[in-house]
Amino acid sequence: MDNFGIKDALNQLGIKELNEGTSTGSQWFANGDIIESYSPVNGELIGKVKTSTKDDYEKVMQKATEAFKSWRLVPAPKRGEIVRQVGEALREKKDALGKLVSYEMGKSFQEGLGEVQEMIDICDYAVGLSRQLYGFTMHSERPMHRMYDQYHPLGVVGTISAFNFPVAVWSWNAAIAWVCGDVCVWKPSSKTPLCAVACQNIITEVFRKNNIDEGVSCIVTGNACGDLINNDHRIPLVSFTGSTRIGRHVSKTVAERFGKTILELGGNNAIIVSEHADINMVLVGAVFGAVGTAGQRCTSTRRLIIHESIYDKTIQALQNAYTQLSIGNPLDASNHVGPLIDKGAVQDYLNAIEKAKSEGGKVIVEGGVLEGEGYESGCYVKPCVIEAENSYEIVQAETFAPVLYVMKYSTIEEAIDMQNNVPQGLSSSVFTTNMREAELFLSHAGSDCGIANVNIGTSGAEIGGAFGGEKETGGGRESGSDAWKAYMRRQTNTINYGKELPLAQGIKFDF
Ligand code: UN1
Repeated sequence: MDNFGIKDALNQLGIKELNEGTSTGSQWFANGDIIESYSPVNGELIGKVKTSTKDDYEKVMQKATEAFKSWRLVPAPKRGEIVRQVGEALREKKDALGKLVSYEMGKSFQEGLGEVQEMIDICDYAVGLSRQLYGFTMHSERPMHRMYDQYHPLGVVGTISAFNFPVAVWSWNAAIAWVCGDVCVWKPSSKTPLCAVACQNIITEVFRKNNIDEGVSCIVTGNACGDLINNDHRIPLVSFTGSTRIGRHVSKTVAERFGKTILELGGNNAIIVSEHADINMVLVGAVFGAVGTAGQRCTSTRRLIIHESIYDKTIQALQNAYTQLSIGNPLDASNHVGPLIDKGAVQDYLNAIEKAKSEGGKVIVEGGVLEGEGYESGCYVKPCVIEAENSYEIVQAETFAPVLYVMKYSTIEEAIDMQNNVPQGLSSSVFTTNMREAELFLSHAGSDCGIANVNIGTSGAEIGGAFGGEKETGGGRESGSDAWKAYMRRQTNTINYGKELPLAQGIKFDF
C-alpha cells in the first residue's frame, strides 16, 4: 500500500497507532473501549481510536460549555478570520487528508480530494458569511418605535456524522456554526474515526496559534456518545446525518427535550431521462451518480426513469458504459469504483439484488462480489443495473450500494409522479432540452425534493446551496444559502424612543 504514500499521509496528519479519540484540542479524555479502523481498500488495520466514557463525555461538555462563554463574545468577522485560517490549514493538508479519506472510507482519491475541497470551500463561504448574519428591520405600528430582528449564537452544536462523507459534512456544520458563535461537539462515525482525529489535529493547531479556547472544537467517539448528545439539554441543536431509522430516533429524543435538529437522512434519488435529453450528458450524470463513491452518497442515483421512446437505446448505452468501469483500489487513479465500507454493506447489497429479483426485477447489468488479487478485503462489488417497477418494496428503500433501478414512462407528468412516489425526498433531476418539461419539473407541481436539477445528475451538490431534503430525508438544511439560520437563535427587538407607552393593537389600558 505504501506506494500510495499512506504512511507519509498518516504521519503528516498526526495519526498514531493508538489515538485517544476524545478531545478538546490538546486535552485528551479517552478511557473507553478501543475502535479499530480497518481499511476497506485492503482490509488492513490503519489505527485505533479510544472511545469516550460517560465521564469523558462530561468533561468534554464542560470544556465546550465553558468555551462557548468566550467564543460568543468574539466578533463574528473575527471568528471568520479563524475559520479562514482553518481553510488555509486544510489547503496545506489537502493531499494527505484526501488520501486518508480514500483509504479509510474507500472512495476514490479524486473524490477524497473533492471532499477536502468542499471543506475548504465551506470555510471560504463562512468567512464571507461572518459579515452577513443579517436580520430584518420592520416598521412598527406605534410612533417612535423601532423593530428589528437579530441572530444570536445558539450554544453547543452536536454533530453526528456518517462514514460516507467522513470530513466534508462535519465541516459544513462546524464552519458555519463557528462563525455563528457556536461551539461544536462532533461524534464521527465509528467506521471512519481516524478522519475525525486528523481534522481535529489540523484545527487544534490553528486554535492554539490564535489563543482560542480549544473547547470550541471537540470530538467524542464511540456510538454510546450519540445518545448522550441526543439527551443532553445543554445541546440546543443536533445535526445528524445517517439512516432514516436512526434519524427517527434522534428526532424523537431531541424533540422530547425541545432541542432542534437538522436531519440529513436517506435519499432515493431519481433522474428522469426525457426523449429530449442529450444522451451523452445523461450517461456522465447517471453513471457517476450511480457508481461514484460505490453508490454510498445520500445523493447517489438510485433510479433512472426513462422515456419509453428512448428506453432501449439508453439501456444499451448504459450497458456499454458499465462494461468500461474498472473496479479496484480507489487510490489508483485508473479505477472508477472502490470498495463498499465493510462486509455488512456487501451483504445489504446482495440482499437488495435478491429482493429485487424476487419481486420480478430483471437484471440488465449483473452484480456480484469480486474475489482474488486486489479484492482481499471482500468489500468490492460490481455495480449493477436492474429493470424494476417503482412500486417494488426494494425500490422504495434506500440501499447504500451501486444498484441502479431502471424503469419506463410515457408522459412527463407520469415521470414526475414516479420520481416523487417514494418515502424519501433528497435529490432529483431531469435531463431534457425541452423548456416546458424542465420548468414543470421545477414548478410547484414538479419534484418534491430538497434538490431538483436540470441537466445535472443527482449527486455532487455545491456548498453554496442549502443541502437537504423533504419527507423521510428529514427536512434539515445545511451548508449554503440561509442554512446558517438554524445555527443561531432569533430574537425580535422592539425599542420605544418616545415619551409615551402606546400598546400594540391600539389597546387602551388607562388607570
Ligand atoms: C452525502 O451524501 O451525505 O452532493 C453528502 C453531494 C455531495 C455531498 C453528499 N456534495 O453528493
